[in-house]
Amino acid sequence: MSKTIFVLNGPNLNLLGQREPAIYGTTTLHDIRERCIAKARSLGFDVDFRQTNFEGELVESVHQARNEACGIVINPAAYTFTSIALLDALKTFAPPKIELHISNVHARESIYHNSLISRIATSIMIGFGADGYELAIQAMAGMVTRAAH
Ligand code: CA2
Repeated sequence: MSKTIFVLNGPNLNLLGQREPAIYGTTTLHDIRERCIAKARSLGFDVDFRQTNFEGELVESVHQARNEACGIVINPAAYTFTSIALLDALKTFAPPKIELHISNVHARESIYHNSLISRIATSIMIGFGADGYELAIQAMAGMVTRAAH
C-alpha cells in the first residue's frame, strides 16, 4: 500500500507569508512543506508537496495521485469555487481527500462561500491557519491506517 500523501496547493499560494498576513499569516509555503514532511515522517508516511497556478496542472496531479497516493490534502485556493474540472478529477480518486483552507472562508465575502469541492471531500479543514496542514496530515494518516486494518 502507498504511504505517500499528496499535498496540493492552487493559485497564488506561492505568495504565502509575503502578502495579506492578516488573512493568511506569516508562514511561507516552504515552511508549511517542511512541517508537513516532518509530521508525515513521524507517522510513517511520505509527502509529495506541490503548488501550481495552473488548473490543468492540478488536475494532472490528481491523476498522478490515483496511482501513487494513499490520500490527498488539497487547498485548491480560488479553483475551489470555479473548477468543475478539478471536481471531476477528485471524484475519480477513491481514497480519502481533505479539502483545506487556511482562512475561515465562511467568515469572508460570499464569493468564498460556495465550494464545489466540499460535496466530494471526505473531510474539510478550515480556518486553522498554517497549522491546518499538519492537522490534516495527522487526520489523513489516521484515516489511511484505520482503512488498512
Ligand atoms: O484560505 C485559503 O487557504 C484559501 O484557499 C486561499 C485562497 C482563497 O481563494 C480561498 O477562498 C481560501 C486564495 C489564495 C491566495 O493566496 C495568497 C497568499 C498570500 C497572499 C495573497 C494571496
